[in-house]
Amino acid sequence: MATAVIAQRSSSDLAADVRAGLLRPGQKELPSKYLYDEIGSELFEVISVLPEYGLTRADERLLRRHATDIVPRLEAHVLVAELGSGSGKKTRWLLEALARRQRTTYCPIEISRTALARCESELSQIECISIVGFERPYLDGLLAAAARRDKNEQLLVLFLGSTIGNFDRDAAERFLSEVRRILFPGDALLLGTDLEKPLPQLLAAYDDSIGVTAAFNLNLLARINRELGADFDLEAFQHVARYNPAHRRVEMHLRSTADQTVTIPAAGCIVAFLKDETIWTESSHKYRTSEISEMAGRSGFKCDSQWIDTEWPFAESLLIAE
Ligand code: AVJ
Repeated sequence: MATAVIAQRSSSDLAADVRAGLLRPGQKELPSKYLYDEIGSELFEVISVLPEYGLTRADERLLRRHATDIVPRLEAHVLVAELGSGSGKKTRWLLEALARRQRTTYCPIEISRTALARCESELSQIECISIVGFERPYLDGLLAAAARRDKNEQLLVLFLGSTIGNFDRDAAERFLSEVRRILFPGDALLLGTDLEKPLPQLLAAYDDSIGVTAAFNLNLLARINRELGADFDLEAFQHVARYNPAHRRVEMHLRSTADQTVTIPAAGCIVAFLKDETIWTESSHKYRTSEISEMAGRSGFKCDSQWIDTEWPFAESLLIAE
């Protein structure tokens, strides 16, 4: 067991992104990555155990059940890099299966220091696994991790938890192409994607009965208050989860319950809201299994195998770089 963290704090773009997202004409929006500060990351951990939110459990179930099917499909020597490791809990199954074959290096890549620390403490006791964490954006971190591989090592990139669902479909494909450009032919990408499912189940997952998802969403405004000195009245905004059928995605919004203005000193702006106007804070795209292999094909991968959870429709796809 060995642990090291390679940190590189990127200067905060929060103020600039808040300004741009709230002053743009038309639909106001904020980038979903800002949901994950220390509080937001903890709230997401709670979401992942809510009865209504089956996504994380499905992902973990698939990895637990199929780790021993996945590992034999990989080459003998593997360097594992995970994009957005989160708590690292579900990665354990795969790392344990790999460690049974040989000593393996695991590089979690996370912009959240809290999540990275949690992942390292969760996984550092596994024997025969060396952890080298990168506190960086995904592609920067992946480049850095790829630079550490030995010449006979296959790179296995993990992109789990349906984080890909946060990208628009076009952007998702562009992102996969960018990952592909960092890889060599024969390298692998294990991609977790949430699948389409009945609407009531989907909406409940993003609007749970005890309000944890609402708190997770509202924390974004609280964060802007904390970090940028803003005066958002949290009582005057409401969590909304809606399904957009044209794009097959769940969208989270924050709806202003009154005409109001908000001052955000560190972003140098005053923002006017009309009653019922929303800030769009996140999208979670839902996929069809066929769509995943088509998208993989267009971004330079071949879909080697897929494992599907039927209890909560979710897919784990093993993609090989061509
Ligand atoms: C962690 C991005 C997969 O989109 O389902 C959970 C985040 N948002 N509840 C998702 C989330 C609201 C989650 N991902």
